[in-house]
Amino acid sequence: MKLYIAGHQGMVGSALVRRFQREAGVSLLLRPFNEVDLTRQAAVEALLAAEKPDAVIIAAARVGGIHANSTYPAEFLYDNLAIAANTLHAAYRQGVKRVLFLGSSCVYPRLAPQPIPEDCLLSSALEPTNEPYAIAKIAGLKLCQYYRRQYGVTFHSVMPTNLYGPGDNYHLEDSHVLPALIRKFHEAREAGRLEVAAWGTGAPRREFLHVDDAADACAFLLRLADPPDWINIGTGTDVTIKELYKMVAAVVGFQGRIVWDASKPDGTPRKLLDVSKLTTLGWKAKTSLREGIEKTYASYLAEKAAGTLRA
Ligand code: GFB
Repeated sequence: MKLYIAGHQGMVGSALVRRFQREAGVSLLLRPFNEVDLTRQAAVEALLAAEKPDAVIIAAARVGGIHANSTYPAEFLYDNLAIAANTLHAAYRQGVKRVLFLGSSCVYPRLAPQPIPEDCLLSSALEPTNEPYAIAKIAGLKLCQYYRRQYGVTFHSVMPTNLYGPGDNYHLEDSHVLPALIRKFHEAREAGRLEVAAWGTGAPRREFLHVDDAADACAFLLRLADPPDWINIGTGTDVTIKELYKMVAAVVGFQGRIVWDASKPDGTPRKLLDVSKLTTLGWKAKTSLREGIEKTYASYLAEKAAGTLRA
């Protein structure tokens, strides 16, 4: 199977490369962003016409944490819409029979029942702090569903919970919470600072899945003959942001004080995914949060030493 991994240099994309490199009978088609800009429709069509992959995983996206989403709403909506529309339509036009689209748990309503089942999509208002990304990801999920219904192609989606791991973005403002904490605590400990500023109240709850587990779940679902149109991927457990701060501080070895800045947004109070559908299909996450944080801190130090840290 010739598999095109769109976005192979990102955190999810690189985890997919690591996962499929191990898979017999799979040859990988990879194109860096500076060679094929997926927001340019002609570039995507030219690539798929030339290479004619058997399957595509769309892991390319403009991503970022709560601050980035509210700072760059136009790019978050436009770039992610363009990537989804261009890649899905070009895949259909070139006869690709299988596409797996990476969505996000933020597609679900702000006050969805917890844990969140797949069928509560579009049942009430979205979380304002990540609405741009959510709308683009809902559009991609729906494009897959409708191309499958109308043209009979197996285009399907996954909705992963908050992901973390090697190759994450460590930008202090635009990153997600877990990599931000690794960097903040590491730099504070190195500089001998006794305080670290924390955003919000620490009360929100978040579920975290290591990106290698997410890639393994994608490989599992890509093998199913008749996969669900969209399915949640997560661990089924969550922690408060306060508990996360404590866990990361312990792993990094920061012993100072955490000062909460309630002027920063908390975002959605909780977004724990109902993963019973995926469990029933036979897949479960393997990496515990504590073990995942330890592995990610080690990769942070290695990326820092190699000068490949994304920040
Ligand atoms: O990871 P995060 O930025 O995004 O924030 P979401 C999670 C929680 O951590 C929020 C708090 O309540 C933040 O206020 N937080 C505390 C921090 N300290 C920090 C910090 O230093 N940095 C960051 N970033 N947060 C994301 C969406 O929502 O979920 C993405 O923005 C994507 O688009 C992702 O959908 C899955 O979890 O709130």
